[in-house]
Order: sequence, then C-alpha cells, then structure tokens
Amino acid sequence: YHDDTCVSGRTVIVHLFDWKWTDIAAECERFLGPKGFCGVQVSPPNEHLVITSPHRPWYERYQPVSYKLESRSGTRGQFADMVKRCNAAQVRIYVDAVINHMSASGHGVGTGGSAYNTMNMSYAGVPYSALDFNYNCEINNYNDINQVRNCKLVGLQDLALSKRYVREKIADYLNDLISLGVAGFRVDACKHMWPGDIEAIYSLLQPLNITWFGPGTKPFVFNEVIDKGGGVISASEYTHLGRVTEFRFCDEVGKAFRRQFMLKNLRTIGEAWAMLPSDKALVFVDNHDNQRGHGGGGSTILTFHNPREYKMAVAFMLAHPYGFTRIMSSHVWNISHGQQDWMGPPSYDNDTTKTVTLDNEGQCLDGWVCEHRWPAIASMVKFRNVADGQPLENWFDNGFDQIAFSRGRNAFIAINNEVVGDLHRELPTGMATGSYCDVISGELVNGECTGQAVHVDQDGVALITISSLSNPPIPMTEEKPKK
Ligand code: QV4
Ligand code: CA
Repeated sequence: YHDDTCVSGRTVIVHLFDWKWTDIAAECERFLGPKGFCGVQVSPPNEHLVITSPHRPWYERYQPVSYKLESRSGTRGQFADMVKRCNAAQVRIYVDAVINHMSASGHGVGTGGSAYNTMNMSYAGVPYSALDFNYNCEINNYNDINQVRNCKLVGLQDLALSKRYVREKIADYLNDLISLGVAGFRVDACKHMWPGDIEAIYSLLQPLNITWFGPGTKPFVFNEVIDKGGGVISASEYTHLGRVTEFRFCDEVGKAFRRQFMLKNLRTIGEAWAMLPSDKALVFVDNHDNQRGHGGGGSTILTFHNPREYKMAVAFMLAHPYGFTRIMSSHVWNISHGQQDWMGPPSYDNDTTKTVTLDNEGQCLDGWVCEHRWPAIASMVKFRNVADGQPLENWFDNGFDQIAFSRGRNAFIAINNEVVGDLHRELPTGMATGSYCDVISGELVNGECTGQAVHVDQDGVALITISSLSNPPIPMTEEKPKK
C-alpha cells in the first residue's frame, strides 16, 4: 500500500475539497494532466446524511448512510466517467474512505435515497443493523485506547470492524471503487480503528484495474492518524498499512513561516524532528480540517488566508525531499464569523454545488480558492517532479530567514521570509552553466522568461535577488534551461 501508483514522473496530489465529479474530470483534462499532477484526493463519494442545521455543512459527508456512489459531488455515472477521464489524462483518483462509522443523528433518507435510522443503527442501503456496531459509548478520554477505538467519535455510530460481515461490506465498497479505476484511498479516522481490523479489510482488496495499472498493483493508501507526539496511539502503529498523515509537519512549517522560529532550522525537517520516516509520511501545509480549526487545527496552521506565507510554505514543502506531498484546494468561508467553520461548498439556491468557473487568468471564481492554480504553487509541482529522487544539496542560510538549496543538479530554490532584508547574493546552485527561468515569477514562453531570468556561471554560481518588499516576496526557483 506504499507505492504511490502515480503515473511515472508525477509526485504530487491535490485535494479538490467538495468539488463535483464533472468539474474534477474537466480539471484533470484542462489543468492537472498538463501541469504534471499525480492525482486528486476526492471527497467521500458514498451516500451521506443531508444536514439542515446548520445548513448543509461540508462535514455531512463524514456521516455515511450507505456505500452507494450517490453524493453531493454527483452520481455513480459521473464518478465513473471522472475516473476514466482523469486516468486518460494521466491523473489518478484517490478516494476519501469513511469506514469507521455511520451517521451520528437523524433518520430519513440519505443523498442516494436509502432509508436510515441512526438511533436504531439501521442503514437499509448496506444493510447494517444494530448487530454491526460497537457498544453505545462516547469517546471522552483520548488516553483510553479501547474507548478511542470502540466508542463513538462525536456521536458517530461506531462500526464493529471485528465482524466478518462488516469487513466484507466495507471491502465490497472499496473493491467497487477499485473496479471503476481508482488508484487508492485516504482512509478516514484510522486512530479510531484497530490496526488489525484495518489490515483484515485491506487484505480483502482486489488489485487495481488492469485497464490502467500493471497486474497485481495494490492501491496506494494513506491513513489518517493525528499524532503530534505524547498520545497513547502513535502514527507508527499504522505505517505497515501504507503511508500515514504527518500532522507535526503542518505545525512546524506553520510556525517557521509565521516567524516563530527561524527558517534556517527547516533544513533537517523530517525524521530528525521525530516525524515518521520519509517514505511513510504523507505531508501537507493544511488540510480540510485544520484549516478551519477542526482535527488538530490551531493558530499555527497556515492557510490561503495568509497568502504570502502560505505560498512560501507550500513552495518549501514541494522543494524539500521529505514525505509524499498533498496540496489543499479549498472553498471559502467567512473567517470573521467563527461559527462558519461548518460552511459547505459554494452552492446555488437549490443547494446543488456550484460549478467551478475561471477568470481569464485561469484563477477560480465564485468561492472556489484553487490554491493549486496559484502560479507559485502550480509551478512547484513541476519542480518536485524534476527534483524527485535527488538529494538536498547546496544549502544556504543567512542565519535567519533567508534559505536556499538545490535538489542535486536538477532544481534550485531560494526563499526570503525576512520582514526587512533583501536577498542579493551569489549562491552555489548545483545547476549546469546556462540561463534559466524562475518558474515562480513566470515561465518559459517562446524561448523567453516571462518572469525573472537567472544566469548560472561556469562554477554553478548565480546572483540571486529577492526583495523582502515584493508583495508577496517571490521565492526563486530555477528549473529548465532556457533554450
Ligand atoms: C456533536 C457534539 C459532540 C457529541 C455529538 C452527539 O459536538 O460532542 O458527541 O454531537 O451527537 C460534526 C459536528 C460535531 C457533532 C458531530 C455529530 O462538528 O460537533 O458532534 O457532527 O453530529 C468531520 C468534522 C466534525 C464532524 C464530523 C461528522 O470535522 O466536526 O462532526 O465530520 O460530520 C479527531 C479524529 C480525526 C478527525 C478529527 C476531526 O481523530 O480522525 O477529529 N478527522 C476525520 C476527518 C474529519 C471528520 C472525521 C474524521 C469523522 O478528517 O473531517 O470529522 O469522519 O482528531
Ligand atoms: Ca471505531
């Protein structure tokens, strides 16, 4: 479950949070494929609750009603079409799999028309009955392992994953997705499931669809476990089951770019900071929870609300060799109203999700943030692809908040996060002699750099200039020789 199943040469996934399947299919073809993205993490595709108080929050999708592929993002037919079109565009689909629990309250029908009654633990669309759930207890002590794994997370009916029947129903759901051509899974709430139960479920999975993957290919799995150290459940209990989310990375990168400690310290971020081994970690600057104060959130997490620091933090993550990287692509909520951490995706009056529309610069409109389309972030995806497998070399720091490094001889980045203090220095870049385009301030068009050009001399040294006054200061990268 560790092999990333990306098309070779691609290394980065983006979470298109709450996007409709039809929009994701189009985005694979018009942007993600051409820009070199490996894949998309999609929101849970299975049938879920419709919550009306508050009105249609994003988190209703974390309250399953059945495993029918009928959700707020679209129908089964639309999902299947998206997977095909994205695979054809060389872009993989990774499904957010909610398998620890069902809904927390209510009765009626879900987004796919299946009847459910939370109190009776009856979910006709699967079907599950009260026999398929754990004891009726709440998690209120995170130091009690049995409680965390066998009781209800915020009231969500907790599935008895020790039962063969329940394991088979979940495996049927995941195998259905595999047969449609998905490449793997982000598995929700793993801390709340016994590693042995998860293993038993994964052992029932079929290899990936041979239309797009080699025979016997296993799904790529990244397991969600929030472990910042000191808890009774550690992320390393899950590393044999695929990659595991590394939440310490969000905190440390957030602190560094908020200038709570100096950037020069970031050189060794990773194992040396008690984080997971690099080949076991899934890293990100923010996710759909912690960007709005849920799951492990806090004032250190950087989001699109701080675009200047956020771009630098994401660029740093994509340039640094540690972990497998995921970019967040958000929808807006009103930050001045703290209660709106529940706000769902941009919607029309009839509650259907708005189509993602673009302005003439290719940036998103209508409440879709599309961090992945910000030029500085999109170009760094290409940087990570060309840097893949190359060591971090040619480190420079000025003792404070200016840093630079190369990835072998393939790519070079410099970042200036000083409040006052321009970077203007000759630095070793590791790159071959020649003229290069900075891929953050512009790109190579018809043989010319639309942004800054950088000249590397015969010793591999280049004069690098980044003003701290530029808004946002432009992190400097070089990638391709200018023809
Ligand atoms: C309320 C009370 C509870 C009470 C319950 C009783 O707050 O104290 O027990 O009623 O019925 C929503 C509400 C929450 C409400 C709950 C049930 O926010 O207040 O409980 O619904 O009605 C997402 C959201 C949650 C949301 C949940 C279900 O973040 O706010 O709960 O979906 O809709 C831990 C876990 C980690 C988890 C993280 C958020 O270890 O696994 O919390 N992260 C994942 C997902 C996350 C999702 C879930 C898990 C659950 O990334 O998005 O929670 O599937 O750290
Ligand atoms: Ca559980």
